[in-house]
Amino acid sequence: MNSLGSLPITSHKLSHIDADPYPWPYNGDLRPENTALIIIDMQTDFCGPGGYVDHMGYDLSLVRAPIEPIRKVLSAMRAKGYHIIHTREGHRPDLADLPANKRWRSQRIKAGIGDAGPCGRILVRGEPGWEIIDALKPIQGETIIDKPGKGSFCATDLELILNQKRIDNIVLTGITTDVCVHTTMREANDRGFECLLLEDCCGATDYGNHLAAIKMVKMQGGVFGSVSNSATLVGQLP
Ligand code: C5J
Repeated sequence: MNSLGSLPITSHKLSHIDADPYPWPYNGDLRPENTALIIIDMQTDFCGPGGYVDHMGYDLSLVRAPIEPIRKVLSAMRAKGYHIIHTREGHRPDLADLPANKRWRSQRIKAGIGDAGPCGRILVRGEPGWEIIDALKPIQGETIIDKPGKGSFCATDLELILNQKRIDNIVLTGITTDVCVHTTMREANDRGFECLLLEDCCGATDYGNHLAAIKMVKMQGGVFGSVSNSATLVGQLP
């Protein structure tokens, strides 16, 4: 309450990013202190020649398309002091954290996780293919989350770190839209985080799946959050 009546006192002005189906964040509380950019799995294994996705025979141009838009968002958010978080999917060298069914499925399509490939052992921590690509390398002070699965909250300390840093809002980017990005967005949304997906900052191994994943976010009034793009975010970021 303030001394003049019953209006709540707000110490900062409200800001929104134009997004679909609603201007984001819902409450207009968008500040570097309470907002993180999460860049998911921009590793050679998912978008580089000789990596896991290449091994499976998918069109790399679909998963490389978001590199430049992410680079612009990363640079704008770094410059304004937003929290930056990178994730990497990968397994321990002894594969103790690799579920047997995940391994079996990958072997079945001749891209066995843990097997030797042109970029080292596929999806194994410490191998060249597991590294984040040079264009989006983390810098000192940025958080890196190593995850064994698709979701960034499963078997990681991401939730603890977000809570310690008092983060409410998450901007999601990375690959692949329909798998690791979507799983992470769903996990974050269920935990009460306010999520924005940047559609040109994501890519999938199948373009139809990319479009469907974007569409799913927007249903039911924004069932998992809202959707915008890199140029809008960079142009409107407070
Ligand atoms: C997949 C990912 N697709 N980063 N991982 O296995 O989406």
